[in-house]
Amino acid sequence: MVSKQVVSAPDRAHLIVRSEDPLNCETQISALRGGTVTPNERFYIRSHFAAPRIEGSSWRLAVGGLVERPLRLGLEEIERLPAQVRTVTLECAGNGRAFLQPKAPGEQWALGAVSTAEWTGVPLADILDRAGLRSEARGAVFKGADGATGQPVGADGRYDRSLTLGEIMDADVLLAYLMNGEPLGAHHGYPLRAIVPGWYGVASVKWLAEIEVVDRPFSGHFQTERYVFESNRNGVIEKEPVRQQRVRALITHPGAGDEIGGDVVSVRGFAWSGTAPVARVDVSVNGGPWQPAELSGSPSTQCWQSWEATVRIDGAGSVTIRARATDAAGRVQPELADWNRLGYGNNAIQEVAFRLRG
Ligand SMILES: Nc1nc2c(c(=O)[nH]1)N[C@H]1C(S)=C(S)[C@@H](COP(=O)(O)O)O[C@H]1N2
Ligand SMILES: [Mo]
Repeated sequence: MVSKQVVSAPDRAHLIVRSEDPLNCETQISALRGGTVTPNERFYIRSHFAAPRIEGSSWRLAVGGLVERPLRLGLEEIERLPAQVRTVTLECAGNGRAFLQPKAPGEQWALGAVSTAEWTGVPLADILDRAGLRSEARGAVFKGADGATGQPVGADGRYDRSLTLGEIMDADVLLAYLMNGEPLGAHHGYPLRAIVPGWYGVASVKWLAEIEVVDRPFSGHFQTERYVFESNRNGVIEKEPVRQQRVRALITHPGAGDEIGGDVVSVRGFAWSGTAPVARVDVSVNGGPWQPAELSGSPSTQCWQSWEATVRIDGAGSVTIRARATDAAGRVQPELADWNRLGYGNNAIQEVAFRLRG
């Protein structure tokens, strides 16, 4: 049976809308509290174009280019293939951009452009096996159905992104049709999207229409003009593509401006890193020494882990707390943002101010 598009409408009471058309919203930090997985209606939304309306029954995924057997797969066919389920955290590369000084252009995301879901789908490797890669194959371009039609591949009016074959194998890319057990919502890529675990969300192409296997690097707009860390070294502009999520801890409790009674506070949140599992999270109160937090869940580069630190605070009044994650590769969050022209990858240590009633 073809899964019907359930329009589980974005729950605006728990989202902060950054733009209406296209709809871009981040999740309120308080709405991330609780379990690992974010409810679909509260999952952040980042779209460059209006969400296309797609009829699941007539939709087809085309797999072509440098393959032995070009494929056109319907949703039902894809749903019948052996499925895998993975809990994966998506984070927009622009998450935290609002805190950059000087300001960087683009959506002014605070810290809620990150969410986690349990995704069900077919490993991309299985689909590529069915199509059969030709010996010249080096990578694949993923083409979304959003944006203007009739434009050349890679133009700024289309959402096309590529990965090398090595990146596809290393990241274990999934082509997902269920999000937390429900068909993907209209804003999250119905009927099928790529999920590239550990990478910034940009790689996880929504509303997938076509996969083209190619023999050379792809230089589309969203590959080389956007989603690159641009730096100016002695007048020479260097561009480094955005790839894996940088190590980061997010404080979900207490919330900014909260009023809390007592002198023992449970500081909680999530931590993740796309390059190596999180090794530790430390918490500092009022600029004091770092104290270790306790991490839960299993180490992963695909999914965030929750952490908690119980801290004793002397005296009532305003309190600031900070949380800092370190991953198993020794990467640690910086004190100050690593500023870049387009405002990506700001994983600077977060600080939350709240009040203690004492
Ligand atoms: N087709 C298409 N895929 C896309 C995008 C888009 O605009 N069009 N945005 C990307 C970006 S930048 C992010 S962060 C994620 C966001 O996924 P979400 O809206 O489900 O949270 O989708 C990615 N996939
Ligand atoms: Mo993004």
